[in-house]
Amino acid sequence: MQQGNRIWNPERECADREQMQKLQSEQLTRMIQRMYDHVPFYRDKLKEAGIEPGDIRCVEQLKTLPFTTKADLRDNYPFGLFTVPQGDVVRIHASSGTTGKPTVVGYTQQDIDTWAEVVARSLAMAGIHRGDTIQVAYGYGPFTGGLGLHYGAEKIGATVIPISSGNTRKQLQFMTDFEATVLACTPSYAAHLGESILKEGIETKKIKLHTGVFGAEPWTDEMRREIEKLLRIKAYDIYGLSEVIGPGVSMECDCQCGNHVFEDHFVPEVIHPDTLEVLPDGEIGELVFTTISKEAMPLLRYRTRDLTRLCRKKCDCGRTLVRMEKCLGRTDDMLIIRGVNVFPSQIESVLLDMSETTPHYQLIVRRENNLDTLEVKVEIDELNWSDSIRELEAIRGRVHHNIRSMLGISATIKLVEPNSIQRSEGKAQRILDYR
Ligand code: DLL
Repeated sequence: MQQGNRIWNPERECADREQMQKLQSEQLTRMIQRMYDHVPFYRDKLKEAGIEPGDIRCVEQLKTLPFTTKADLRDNYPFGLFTVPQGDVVRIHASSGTTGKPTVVGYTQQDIDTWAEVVARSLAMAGIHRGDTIQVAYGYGPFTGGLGLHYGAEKIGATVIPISSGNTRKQLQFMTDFEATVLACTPSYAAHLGESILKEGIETKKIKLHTGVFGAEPWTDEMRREIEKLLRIKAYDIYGLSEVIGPGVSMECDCQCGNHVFEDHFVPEVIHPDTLEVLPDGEIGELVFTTISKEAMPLLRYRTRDLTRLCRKKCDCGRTLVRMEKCLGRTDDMLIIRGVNVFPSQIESVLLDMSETTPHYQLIVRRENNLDTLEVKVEIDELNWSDSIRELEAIRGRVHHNIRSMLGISATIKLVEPNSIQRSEGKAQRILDYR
């Protein structure tokens, strides 16, 4: 692998469709057999669907197979879906989830190697290489962000600062003293770090960052521009979920027209969330993944609840891997306000298109007299915060108008002072639903 060559694994990332499908079919066949042999849950599901392992020979047959959901993972808590004996499991991660038991994921050594490989590909895609210093400000621990980025960064030979999330002062100190060139964290925390640099009056020449690798929560292109301006970097989107492996399921290349999915390991489909029919490329629906190379806990047609669409048109970067559009949001984050579907990302676009507001906001939903109400708490930036009621009222009116034009519903707009909305160090909590 030569420096400057941004395609880490050309054989896989630039394979032609026929080669890719052959590989996927072989892997899928093997995986179904393993699931059938070792996991009673999958054996029962496949039997119920009238499928014997030998029936599945090619990846096109995926659509005939049963789905797996988060509830299935909980029902088999903690290790019921593992296909290997405990002695072969070298690591366990878990995502906390808001209700009930955490979702548990196991890895064999081979799985850890695969994970490092896909994160290495991701970092190379963003032009990161040996010689770069990566400040990993995703949380280390059961969350997959910190360790996921860490192993991939080491694999490409970069220098890692494993600072984990939080402690903003220390983040800034390490960033300047150790001359970090790459920042990896959630986009909301990146925006907060950018603001903190300004607030602390740190000279721009002390900041050596040139690239950001941001993900773990939905973020809009407007948010990207805001972060790029604040930190004077190019910001890339990295996507993933613990159940599938962690970060590095898909990543944006230089063309920034969707994330390339590492489909030699994770086969994506997009389905209609109600009818469960597979949708053609280009149509928005729920993203589903089948992991075809994972050993410890492979997943069959796992419903992510993330909404996106797939595109197989040729990408100028030379990779042939299918692309998924930047996630619109999650089905479970979609608010239905008086019958209208609202995604936080739509409100974010409106707010960040206006120069007076910061990237920090909150949506508060209530039911009053059987009617849904939406309050949008909007933080005004230092420059535009004013003692003049007339000026603030004018901004409030514009936010109200722009949200109504975008969503077709009227929201109550509450302007709040600079720095008054709590900053998140990990995934931002933007919705408070009291219904
Ligand atoms: O968030 C893994 C990760 C860590 C991805 C660091 C990227 C960077 P979970 O905690 O299991 O895993 O949450 C997975 O987060 O289903 C999406 O809803 C959301 N998500 C992750 N990346 C993105 C992204 C990690 N780039 C859930 N854009 C997923 C939008 C994302 N949503």
